[in-house]
Amino acid sequence: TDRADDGEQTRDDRRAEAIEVLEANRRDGYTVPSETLYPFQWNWDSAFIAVGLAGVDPAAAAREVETLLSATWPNGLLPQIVFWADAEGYFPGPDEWDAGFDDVETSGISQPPVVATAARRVYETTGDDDFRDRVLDPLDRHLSWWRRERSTDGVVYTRHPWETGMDDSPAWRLPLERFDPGDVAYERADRKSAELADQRPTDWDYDRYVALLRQGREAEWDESVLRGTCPFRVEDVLTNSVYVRACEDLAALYASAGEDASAERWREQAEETREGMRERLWSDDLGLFVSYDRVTDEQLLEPTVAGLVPVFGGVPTAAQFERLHETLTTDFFAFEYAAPSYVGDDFAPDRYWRGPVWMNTNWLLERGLRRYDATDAADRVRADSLALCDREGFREYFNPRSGAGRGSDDFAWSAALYLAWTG
Ligand code: 9YW
Repeated sequence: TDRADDGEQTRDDRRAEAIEVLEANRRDGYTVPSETLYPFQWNWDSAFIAVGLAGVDPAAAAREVETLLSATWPNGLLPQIVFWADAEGYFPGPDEWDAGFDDVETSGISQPPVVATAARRVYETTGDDDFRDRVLDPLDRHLSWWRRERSTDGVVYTRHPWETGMDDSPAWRLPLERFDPGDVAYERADRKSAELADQRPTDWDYDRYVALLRQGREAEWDESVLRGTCPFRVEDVLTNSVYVRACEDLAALYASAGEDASAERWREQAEETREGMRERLWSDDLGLFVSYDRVTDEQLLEPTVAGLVPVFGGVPTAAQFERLHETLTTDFFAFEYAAPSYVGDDFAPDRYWRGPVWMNTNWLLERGLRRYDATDAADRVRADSLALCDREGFREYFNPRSGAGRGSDDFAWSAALYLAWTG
C-alpha cells in the first residue's frame, strides 16, 4: 500500500541521515559520540558505533574497533575515554586524569566491554581472518584484566559511576552517600548550558565523580591499591551482563580460529560469571537483577533497565526469565515508549539515567529478549526505538512519556543502532 511505501521511504531517508551523522562525527580512525558534548573516543560508544557501521561500512567498523583496542593499557585496562585530539577546555581532560601510557592519553577507568561483541560482529560480516587474528590478543588481554584485577568469583566490579556507563543511576545513590567528597573545585562544559543542566547529573553527583577520580589519580591508578581503598566498588549488573557476552564472543572468535582450548576457557569463564550473577545479583522481591555493593555487602535494590540486560548474556534461568519478563511488561512497558532507564520512586523522565529511554540499553535488551524467544517484547522495544528516532532524530536520550528528544542531537550510537536495527 501507499502507507507502507511511505514508511519505507521514511526509513530509507532516516538511514541516509544516520550515515551522515556517523560521517560527520568521524575523526581519524574513530567516531566521536557527539561533536558538541563528547569530542573524543569513548569506549562503549565506539563499540555500538562499530555494530551499526558493520552493515554499511565494514572497513570503518573494523578501524573503529582497532583504534579503540590500540589504547589498551599494558596491564589490559581498556579506557573509557581516549584523548586522541587536543582536549583544551574539556573537563575532566587528560591533565586531570593523568593516565594512559607512552603518548596515549586516556581516562583512568574502563567501560562495559561491548567491544568484543562489536569485534565478533565485524568479523562475521566481513569474514576477514586477518582482522580476527589482530583483535584476539588485545581482547583477551582486556577481558583477562577484568577477571584478574576486578573480580573475586568471576563477577566483576566497577570503581566509578562513569565506568558503568550509567553515571547517575539511582542505584549508585547509597554507595555515593557513604563518602564525603570534600571540597572539590571544577567546571564541566555541559553544566554551563542552562538548557541541559536539569537533564544531567546534579552537582551532588559530580562532586563525588571528581573526588573518586582524584583518589584514583593519587593511587596512580594502581588496582591493587584501589581494591582496598576505593569507596565505590560495585558489581554493576549491566557491566557483568556485557562481560558474560564478551567472554562468549571472544570464545566464538577463538573457535573460528581453531583455538579450541582458548574457546573452552572463555566459555567456562562466561558460565562462572553467570552463576555468580544468578546467586548474588538476582532480587526475588523486585523480579529483576540488581547491582551489588562490595563495600557493604548488600544488593542495591533499584529497578533500573540494567537489571533486565542480563538476557543479553543468557544469564537468567527459565524461572528468573519468567519473572523478569513480567517485570518488563508490567513496569517498563507502562509508559508510551519502552524501555525507561529507571522506573522507581525517583523517576525523572528528562534526567539522564534516571528515567529517559536510551538506544544502547534498548539494543542490549532487544538482542537479549530474542535470545529467550520473547519475540513480542523484543519487537516492542525495537519498534519504540525506531519510532523515537523517526520522530525526533538521533537524540542522546528520550522522555518515555512524551517521546521528546533530549540531550545532544546527532548522537552517534543512536544513529548507529538505528542502522543495526533496520539493516
Ligand atoms: C561522560 C559518551 C558517554 C557515554 C556514557 C554516558 C555519558 C558521561 O556519555 O557519560 O562524561 O563520560 O553516561 O554512557 O559513554 O556518550
